[in-house]
Amino acid sequence: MAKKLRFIIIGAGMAGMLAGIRLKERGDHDFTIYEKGDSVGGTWRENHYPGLACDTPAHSYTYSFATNPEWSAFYAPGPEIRAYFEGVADRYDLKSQIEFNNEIAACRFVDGRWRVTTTDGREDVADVVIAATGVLHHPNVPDISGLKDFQGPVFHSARWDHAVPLDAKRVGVIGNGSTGVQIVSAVSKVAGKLTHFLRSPQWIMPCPDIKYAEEDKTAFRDDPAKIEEVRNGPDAAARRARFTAAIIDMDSPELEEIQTICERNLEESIRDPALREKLRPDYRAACKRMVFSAHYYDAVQRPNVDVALGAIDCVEVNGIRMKDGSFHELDVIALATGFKVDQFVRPMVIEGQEGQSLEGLWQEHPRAYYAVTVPGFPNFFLLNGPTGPVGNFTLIDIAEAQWDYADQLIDLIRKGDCDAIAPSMAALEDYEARRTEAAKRTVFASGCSSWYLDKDGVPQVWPWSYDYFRAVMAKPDLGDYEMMQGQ
Ligand code: NA7
Repeated sequence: MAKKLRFIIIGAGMAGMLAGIRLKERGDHDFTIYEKGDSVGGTWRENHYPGLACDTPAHSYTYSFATNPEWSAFYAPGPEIRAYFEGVADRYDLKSQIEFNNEIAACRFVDGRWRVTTTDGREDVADVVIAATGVLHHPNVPDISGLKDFQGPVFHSARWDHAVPLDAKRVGVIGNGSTGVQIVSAVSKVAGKLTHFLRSPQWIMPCPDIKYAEEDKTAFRDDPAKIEEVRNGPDAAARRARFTAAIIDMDSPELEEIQTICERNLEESIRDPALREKLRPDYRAACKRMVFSAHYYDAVQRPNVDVALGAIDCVEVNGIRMKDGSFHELDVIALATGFKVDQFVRPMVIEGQEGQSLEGLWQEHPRAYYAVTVPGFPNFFLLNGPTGPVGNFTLIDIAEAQWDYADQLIDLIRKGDCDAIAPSMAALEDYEARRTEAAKRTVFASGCSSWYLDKDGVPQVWPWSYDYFRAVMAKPDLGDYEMMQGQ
């Protein structure tokens, strides 16, 4: 008879919800999802800035088992995605098993089970912990001198203050990753004056601005094969293969093609040669995470928009002073300055079977065997953990593949083959050695700064093809695992 296990899932974002749904489907009803926020949706709950959208096609950015013919556009707006996750949570009756506003402080593996403590001092116990804490959720507030003394409102993109009026105001947006580009595209339509502060320009990949009309939605509703075609049809597969080939080999013709498209977009979209040169990056396209936008180049050419390129010297009470001495008067500052990306489950305390801390193992940088499991931390599984595929793939597909992998390992415990399972340290080290070597050939290592790089400049990413990722996730190599009895 299968052993009944108790699970704790950390986080009710996309990946934590996935784990809960999959457990229910298997009849594993004994689980609790701990969520520090007051609702589901993770990043789509935390982010609600103007212009928020997902730059992965909407029909691909859904669970494989919960496709959605109702998307209003090829790239869905953020609020719609949040509503989608709310709807899925209701449909699968997940909320009754989510402890909202309940943050986990520590997980300790003691006597073969995970003892979990919440920040308000409550305790829980489980056989298995699924860490689905997301990647981009600790805002990076830059250490710019004088920022605290600015007399107007200042907020991070993930803490947008909708009470602050922007109409006719002088708004400064710092940062031009995907977030800054989306904010500028939207806020430039309402601000009196918008200044976009770029430390370094970004390549912009043009993309279609396709809205789905009622007849499109009806077609998707009537024929699910049409949804499948957007998700996995020949076009989607070819796009994924081209993109993979481009990012894993900086000398590939596929990367050259991306470079050409981005250069053409810049040449053809920006009329003023001086602005064009200001917006021309001096590194390769896709070196930083690719920014997709149908509107940014139009936005920066509006008469009320200025681009301030270069380093910021300081913030003064009424504006931003650049290192070149120029000064921009502002009423509001929005920080689209990204996230502390190396945190993952931290600052939670995670202690393994010998009482060792994950913090200690991650001193150099976060590591996990094939991004999912950690030596010395049995029955502990990461979804969207460190060194998984990044770039412009759909993280939902990635989490689903990782769940299927984790579930096969969990099944060994269910069946009584072992009580606890973790990869060997040798397996992690071998994986890391191979991964690091391959990562040096990726476009992310081709000479730019980005959140993909660790402090030594090595990309902390999956450096192989997407197909290889699927193949590895399809069947764990048990030779790399230590199976323990009677823990
Ligand atoms: P990103 O992609 O990390 O972008 C952060 C931006 O903020 C980037 O342009 C940085 O410039 C800029 N930045 C950071 N610190 C500073 C300071 N001190 N001064 C000026 N500019 C600064 O974050 P996003 O939120 O846009 O996107 C995160 C992910 O969310 C995205 O990749 C998607 O997966 C969704 P830099 O490029 O380093 O010169």
